[in-house]
Amino acid sequence: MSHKHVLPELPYAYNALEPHYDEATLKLHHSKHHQAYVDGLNKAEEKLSEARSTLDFSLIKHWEREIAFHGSGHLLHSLFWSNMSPPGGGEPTGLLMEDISTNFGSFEAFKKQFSAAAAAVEGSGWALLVHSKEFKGLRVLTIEKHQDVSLIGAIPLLTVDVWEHAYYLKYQNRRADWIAAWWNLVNWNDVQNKLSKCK
Ligand code: MN3
Repeated sequence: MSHKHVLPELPYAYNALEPHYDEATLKLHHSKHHQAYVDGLNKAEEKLSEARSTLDFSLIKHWEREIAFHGSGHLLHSLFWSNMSPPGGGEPTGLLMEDISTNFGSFEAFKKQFSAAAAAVEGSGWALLVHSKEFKGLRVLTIEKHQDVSLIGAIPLLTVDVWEHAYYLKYQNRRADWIAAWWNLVNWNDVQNKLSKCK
């Protein structure tokens, strides 16, 4: 038996990220969209457990796809919430700033690359900053949907959701405006903590 995954509580109120992230979108996004990924992940795990007990793996391809989609959706949303905080934004300091400068040339260049990557995601997806032990540093990646990831083994540190459900109520088709607003919410301490765990 595998344990049940649960929706993580937000570390702030639904209205705490206003005006950059509106209460209505945040509430729907967390309580409905993220919950659906948690439910989908639990169902896939349950079906795989059933398959092991009956030794009937005829639907294995379907459930493996489901676990990748919903499981990655759950993990990315959990990261996305913890990456934001009400008095967020600004620039990172200390080791994180040093690492960003080493890997991207400057914070400004990193921010531009990350924003451009997020804006360029085709359809629904994410931009993320990762640490790759194998590449010995930080990289910016994009993900289509939740699971079409472009670098195996990289640890996500910072992510922005650019699915339309993440911004359409307030920003409509203006994805670039959502990305620009999101920078005001970034919790750099959280990113630094996650980077420290990689080292
Ligand atoms: Mn989302």
